[in-house]
Amino acid sequence: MTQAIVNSEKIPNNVNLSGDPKLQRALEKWLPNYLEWWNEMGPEGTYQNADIYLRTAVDVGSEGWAHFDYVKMPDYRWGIFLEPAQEGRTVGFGDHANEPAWQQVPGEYRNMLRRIIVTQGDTEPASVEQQRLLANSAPSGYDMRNLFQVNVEEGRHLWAMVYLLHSHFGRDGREEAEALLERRSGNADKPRILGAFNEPVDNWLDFFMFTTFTDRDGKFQLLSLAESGFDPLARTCGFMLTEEAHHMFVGESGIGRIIERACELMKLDKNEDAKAQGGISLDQIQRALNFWFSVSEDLFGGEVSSNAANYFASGIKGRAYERKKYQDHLALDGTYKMKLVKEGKLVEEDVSLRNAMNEILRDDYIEDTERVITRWNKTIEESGVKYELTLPSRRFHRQVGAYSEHKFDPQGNLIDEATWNAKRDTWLPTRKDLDHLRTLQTRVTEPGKFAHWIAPPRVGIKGRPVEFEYVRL
Ligand code: BYC
Ligand code: FE
Ligand code: FE
Repeated sequence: MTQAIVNSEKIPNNVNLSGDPKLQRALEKWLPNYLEWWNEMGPEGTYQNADIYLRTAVDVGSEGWAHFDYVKMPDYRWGIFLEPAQEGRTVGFGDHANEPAWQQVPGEYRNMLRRIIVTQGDTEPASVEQQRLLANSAPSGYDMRNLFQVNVEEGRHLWAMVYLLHSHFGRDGREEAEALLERRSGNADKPRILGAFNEPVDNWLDFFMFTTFTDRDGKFQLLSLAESGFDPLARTCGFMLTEEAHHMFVGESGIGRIIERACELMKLDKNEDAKAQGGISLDQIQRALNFWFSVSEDLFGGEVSSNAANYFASGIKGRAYERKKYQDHLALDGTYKMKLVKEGKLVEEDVSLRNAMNEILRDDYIEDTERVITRWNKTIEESGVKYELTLPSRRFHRQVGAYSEHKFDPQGNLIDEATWNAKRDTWLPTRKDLDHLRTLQTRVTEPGKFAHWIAPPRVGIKGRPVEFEYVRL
């Protein structure tokens, strides 16, 4: 096996890589396997040789991290960054609240922590795998560049978790780091760990929905891990959050532009049919939204979860904005009201707070998501079209947790199997929807040109014009 050279020149970092020969050795072994994985599972096609106008993190400082230039993706400098240490930081919640934050892994929580880091790490390469064919149908060079930006940053997020495994988990950490390169999204024999990361993302409507809804799960999981009493994890996730904002921008603005075009096309058509005019209809957008919102909600785990209670009790995983938002960091008293199915009926139950941590995080996620829907609806309203997108109930179409054993309509009402079967195709993407998307997926690369079904963005990247050559093929 070839050995890579790993140094601070190649791997920008603020973790003193040059002064840490153990970490260097572990990364030197891992890097060739990572690049092999990237070549096999990263963007498919000739894109690896193309110059892409990308942002590279070269430092955590405000100047260093937003460095833009043309790079070939395999030469992207995958860096390792932690937010700056906070003097005297303490564990912020749970049974160890106010004790000094851990710089090393506490022995009794080793397995739990490793599991969380591996689960987080697994999602990052999974998303790259899911998106690997998309460049071939990019609606513009601008969009293709955004896809690649997301891809390299998800690659870097994998590095972030591998750094933690290598630095803090010894031999089994190194084994887990290898295994992160071996599982494959959607592969029946060696699938990725969480459900949504095995779903195909092979058209741009799904890509923009994924970056709106699934990357947003990333935001909230990272927010809760950024509160962790294990300081290196908290600081790593803190920095990852700065990149996540761009991924969600790509999704929200992408769907916003599809909506904008759909409304324009509706007004051109005598039946207000955007599809007939070569666009994507608002009800197809609603079905895709229903799908990606519900599979992304599953990523928060069960409504009632002893795992989540243990994570909280041990100080490993807090609530989003734990320090800022809450006064009581013990969460030993008090209950959380949730609706659960008992004897064929939805009834309200009190669940102890710690056992409801997954649901509390899901609440924050849903609130954030509602704001996105409001902005999309504003675009529709401004165009003069009468239509409203809605977020389905949290109970709709769930595969994980208390609601997964029953069927619910988008309003959250318990329904029977027959009603579900009769309505399924009005609520979730259909074969016809996918067929239509397939007819739209032709690549557009000429600078400043955009596929017919999507409006151009208002502004380009980093002050560059929209017609800038973001990708040099
Ligand atoms: N699919 O107690 P429960 C991102 C399992 S996204 C399949 O309800 P728990 C990104 C669970 O493992 C952020 N299995 O939930 C976005 C458990 O198994 P065991 C990713 C699932 O344990 C876009 C059982 O069901 N980060 O960064 O609290 C692009 C009962 O579990 C699923 C994290 O997830 C599922 N959806 O798990 C790129 C943070 N959900 O114990 C990147 C780390 C649950 O019965 N993960 N199960 O064998 C965690 O904190 C938690 O493990 C979970 C919830 C949030 C996943
Ligand atoms: Fe990520
Ligand atoms: Fe992301």
